[in-house]
Amino acid sequence: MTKPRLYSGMQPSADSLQIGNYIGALMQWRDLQQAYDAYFSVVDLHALTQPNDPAELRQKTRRTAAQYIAAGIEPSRSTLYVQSHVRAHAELAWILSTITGFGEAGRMTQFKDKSQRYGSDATSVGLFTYPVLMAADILLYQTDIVPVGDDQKQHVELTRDLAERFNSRYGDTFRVPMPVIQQDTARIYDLQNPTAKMSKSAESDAGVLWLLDDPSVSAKKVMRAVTDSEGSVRYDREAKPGVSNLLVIYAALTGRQIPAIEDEYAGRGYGDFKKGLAEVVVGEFGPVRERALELLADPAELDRVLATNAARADEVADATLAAVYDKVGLLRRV
Ligand code: AQP
Repeated sequence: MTKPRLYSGMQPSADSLQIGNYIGALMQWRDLQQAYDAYFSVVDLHALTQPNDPAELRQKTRRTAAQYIAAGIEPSRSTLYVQSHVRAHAELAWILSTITGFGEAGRMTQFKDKSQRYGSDATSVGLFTYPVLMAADILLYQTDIVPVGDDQKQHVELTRDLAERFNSRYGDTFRVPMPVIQQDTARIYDLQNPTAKMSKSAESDAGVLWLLDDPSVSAKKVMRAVTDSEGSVRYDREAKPGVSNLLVIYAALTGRQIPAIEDEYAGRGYGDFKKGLAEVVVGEFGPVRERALELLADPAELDRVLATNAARADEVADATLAAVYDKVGLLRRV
C-alpha cells in the first residue's frame, strides 16, 4: 500500500536552527516520516525574499540541511532536498500566479506584517507572491498533509483554493492538501521576552537557544532565562509566561507531562529547575550538534546526498508540471 504524502520545509535564514524549529517542526517530522512518504525541503527560493549575502545563503542552506539530518530526518527514507535544485517549483509558481487574484494575495496577513516591518522600499514582489510559491511547493508533490505552525494556516488555505480552482478550470490535476496545525503547546517563546515567538531572526541572541550553540552557551542561556518573582515552578501561560515556556521545552524534550515536572520541582525554586532543564537541553542538543558538525565537515558528501534526493523529487515534480503545462495549453517541446 502506498503511504500518504507529506510536504514541509524551512527557510535557511540563519546559520543554526533554533529550539522552536526543533520542537515545533523537526521532532514532528522525524516521527511522521515513518508513516508518510515525506518531502522535506530547505526553501532557499523563499529565503531570497529577504536580503542575503550570496555566499552566506549557500552556507546557511547546507547548514540547514545538515541539521535536518542530524535531528533524525533520514535522507534514504524521506526526500530531503534543496528547493532551488528542483526547477519545477519556480515554474509551477508562475502558472499558479496566473490564477491567483491580486486581492486574494494581498489578504495574506504574513505579507501585511512583513511588508509593514520592512517598509515599502524593502518589500518586493517576491514577498507578495511568497504564498504562491509555497502553494507550488506543496501541490507539485500531490501532497496529502502539510504540518505547519498556526501562522502558516492561511497560506495552506490559499493552496487549497488554488488547487480547487485549477482542478475545476482545467480538470482534476492536483490533490487538495490538508493542513495539520501544530499544537499551541509546541510553540516556543523567546527566553528573554517570553511573550514573543522564538525566531531565527530575533534581534537579540540572548533569548534564542540555537541547535548549534556550544553546550555551555545553551546552559547559560537557560540559567539566565526570564522568570518571575513568585518562585514556584507552575504552568500559567498568562501570569507566568517565562516559567511556562521553560516547562513546555522541558516536557517536549523529555516526553514527560507538565504536571509531573511541576511535582518534581515543587518547593525547589527556579535555580534547580533551570539546572535540570539545562541538562536536558544539553543532553538533547549535544549529539545533534556533533552530528551536524560532522556532516558539515564533508560538504561534498552532503551535496551528493542532496543531489540524489533532488533527483528523486524531480521525478514526482516533473510529472505534475508536465500535466499542468498540457492542461493550460502550453505547446509541448518535441
Ligand atoms: N518558536 C517556535 N515555536 C514552535 N515552532 C516554531 N517554528 C518556528 N519558530 C517556532 C516552526 O519551525 C518551522 C520553520 O519555518 P520557517 O523557517 O519557514 O520560518 P518561521 O516559522 O518564520 O521560523 P523562524 O525561526 O521564526 O524563522 P525566521 O526568523 O526566518 O522567520 C515552521 O514549521 C514553524 O512553525
